[in-house]
Amino acid sequence: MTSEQAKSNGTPGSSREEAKASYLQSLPSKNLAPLWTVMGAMVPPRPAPKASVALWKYEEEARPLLLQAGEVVDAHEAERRVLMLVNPSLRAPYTTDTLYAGLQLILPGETAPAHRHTAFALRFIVEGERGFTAVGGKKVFMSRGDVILTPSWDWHDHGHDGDGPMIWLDGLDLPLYQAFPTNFAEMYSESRYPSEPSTDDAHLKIPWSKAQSHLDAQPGPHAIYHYTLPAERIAAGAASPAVRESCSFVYHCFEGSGRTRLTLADGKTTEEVVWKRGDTFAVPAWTERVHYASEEGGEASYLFAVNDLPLLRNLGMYKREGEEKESR
Ligand code: GTQ
Repeated sequence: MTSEQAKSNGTPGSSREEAKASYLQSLPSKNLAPLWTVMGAMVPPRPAPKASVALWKYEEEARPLLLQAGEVVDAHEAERRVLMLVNPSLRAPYTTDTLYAGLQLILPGETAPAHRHTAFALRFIVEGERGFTAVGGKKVFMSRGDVILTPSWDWHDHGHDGDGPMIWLDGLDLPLYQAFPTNFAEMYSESRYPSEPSTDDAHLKIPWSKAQSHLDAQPGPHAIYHYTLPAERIAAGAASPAVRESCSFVYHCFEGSGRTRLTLADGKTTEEVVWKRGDTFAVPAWTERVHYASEEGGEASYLFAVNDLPLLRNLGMYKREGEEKESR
């Protein structure tokens, strides 16, 4: 090849290549960078979550470690005695790319002191009775399977008037606040914000009985109840339809057992998580999921889920595989 040919077709060493290289070198010191070398990463061909599939076993691991935390730190000292569910591909507070979840323990007679924060919180009660969250002056008692909401900037403290450990799954939108720097909290001057036991707490508490009656009233082997948060029922031995969507999920098994087959966003790699009562697992965005309920005992399995679907929908960012545009 003559040097003339090399110049015109841009092989390395040609003057065009040299000009390109020296041009690129001139950019960083001006805080500029070319889009064209990283186009695929900046605007990827499909949703590309950074989170991995992850499973936290309750009985075998998370529960004993949480009870140990009860021996080494008290609720007041900790402010919140929580083991964060940290996605193995990310760091705290990421359970998925957009959701945070943690397991919180409170022991009889303890108080987790009153504070308020911009982040939204919800709790799904895993174990225990007569624990409570006081939200904005209303004392809301918690039983297994209840969902308790703590709206942004409402004062809240947690306590426990019963016996035995009280454990729940916290879901907060903390990862989003890493992007929007409006994440902050305030401590109340006293340990407890003044509260009264509440009779009209329907806007703060969704009892499990309500979710289950909606699920069981639907025909067929698989049912979903959207609280505004979803819960799912899968009949013994049955499977849910395969779905891939742009929201991510933290699933918690309330009752039953089974497995979930996950096909990652690349469309090729498959993983499986095997779950039973108390276990929690993370499903990254754009990961196809099929839940299979075990046949054992002949009873249906129930999964509670936290997801960011309402947020994505409100921002016009929600996508489900196979749908051109969402019909609303
Ligand atoms: O109970 O207020 O898991 O503020 C993380 C931050 C729980 C809470 C968490 C919190 C709380």
